[in-house]
Amino acid sequence: MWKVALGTNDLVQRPIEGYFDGGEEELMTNTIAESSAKQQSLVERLLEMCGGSYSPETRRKYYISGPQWAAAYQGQALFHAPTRTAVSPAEVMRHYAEIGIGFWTTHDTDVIRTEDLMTDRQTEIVAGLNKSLSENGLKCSMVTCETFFNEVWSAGPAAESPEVRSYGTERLKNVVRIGHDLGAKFAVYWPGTLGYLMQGVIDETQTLRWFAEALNATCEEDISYAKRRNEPTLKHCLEAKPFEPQAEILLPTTDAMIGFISSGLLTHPEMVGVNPEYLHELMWGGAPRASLARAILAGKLWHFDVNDGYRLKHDVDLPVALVNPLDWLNVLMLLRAHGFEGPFNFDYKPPRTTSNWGVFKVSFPTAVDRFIVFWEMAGEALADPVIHEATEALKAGGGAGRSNDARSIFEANKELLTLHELISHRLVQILIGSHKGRKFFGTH
Ligand code: 3MF
Ligand code: MG
Ligand code: MG
Repeated sequence: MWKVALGTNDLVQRPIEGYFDGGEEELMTNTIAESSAKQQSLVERLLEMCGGSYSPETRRKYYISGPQWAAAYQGQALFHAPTRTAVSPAEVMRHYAEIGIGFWTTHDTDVIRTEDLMTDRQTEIVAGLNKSLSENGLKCSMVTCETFFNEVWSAGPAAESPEVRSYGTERLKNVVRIGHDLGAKFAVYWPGTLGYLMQGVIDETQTLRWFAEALNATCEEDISYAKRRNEPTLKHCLEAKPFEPQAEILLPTTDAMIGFISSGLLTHPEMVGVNPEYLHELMWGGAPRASLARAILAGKLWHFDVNDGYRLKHDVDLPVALVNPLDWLNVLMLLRAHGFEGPFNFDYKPPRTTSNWGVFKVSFPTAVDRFIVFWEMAGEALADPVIHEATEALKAGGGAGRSNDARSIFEANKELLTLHELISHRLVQILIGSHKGRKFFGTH
């Protein structure tokens, strides 16, 4: 056990005397409270030194949503004990409102216990959530169904057992009703356990047909519930992840999801789009930007999970642009260029080394502000005269005219192609601010 004593500028760790004798609990509690307060003021001071922040009003102008599960994540994982305490929906909403995150998203079971779903208790809870949303001036933009955590999904949401499948379908239909009741516009489905650990145990084609049947029933439910309430139907978005929690996933990528939507198995393909998650596309080794581009071309990019992490590693869900800032700049350039304006759902996990206090003091505000900076920077890059002129010149070509002579076409274009590297250099300049005079060499 270590006591943390704070100097003005430094952290010094010393063992607490008497720890091994037991006792002195009160002394320890006081000491810990005192040093926690000092640590928080150190964090606040250093955060201030990072250069301030956007106002909540500015932050609210962006279609950014904060998931209940992201803020309430306690830091637990396969090999990790929780490092934070639980945070209630009302508390999450209060913090989001203070920070300036205008939209809130949730799984059914983030806010309603599994045994209370589809009961009168659910109705009461949903009413309470609506009250908290309006008290905090927030809107619920998206609801999602938990089909991965509960033991009932051990063989997947489209398991062989008809009871599991019919329960799964009821859960999806229920989420649609909750969505309408909370005023959401989107429903997202990450099927989680739709796959297998051991080969040959399931028939993949059959499982996919069953999954499609559940989605078809969900769309039908949406059509009739929306009609009764005189509201538009929700936008239903499929989210892929290449691995976790199963070893082999039946729809591992956004492309696979788009293929599934147009496979002929869905009765309402026009109601179903995708919710790519940045890291999920990176995890399989793909370029998130290219995945997004394909979804845009398919007309299916409706919702986007924002986070960061590493290629070919597990789902670390780090805060946006902490690992791949240049790629994030490029992703947002693509989205801006094609008119996508959200929702940007901050599906990340505040690191487990961040405290409960730090989640709302540091993690969410810095993630949102970084996103805004990158969004603005993307706009700057799109309007940049160097990039613009270089791109136009490349598109105009070298002037060889129509010819079947490969050599002369290459020769006519070869100097122009140096612009690829120049554009790349310019993007990094924009990223690090050197286009505005930040210099690393010499004393200009
Ligand atoms: C898992 C995820 C999920 C989905 C969520 C929405 C916990 O890696 O990304 O978040 O985004 O279930 O459907
Ligand atoms: Mg993830
Ligand atoms: Mg996600």
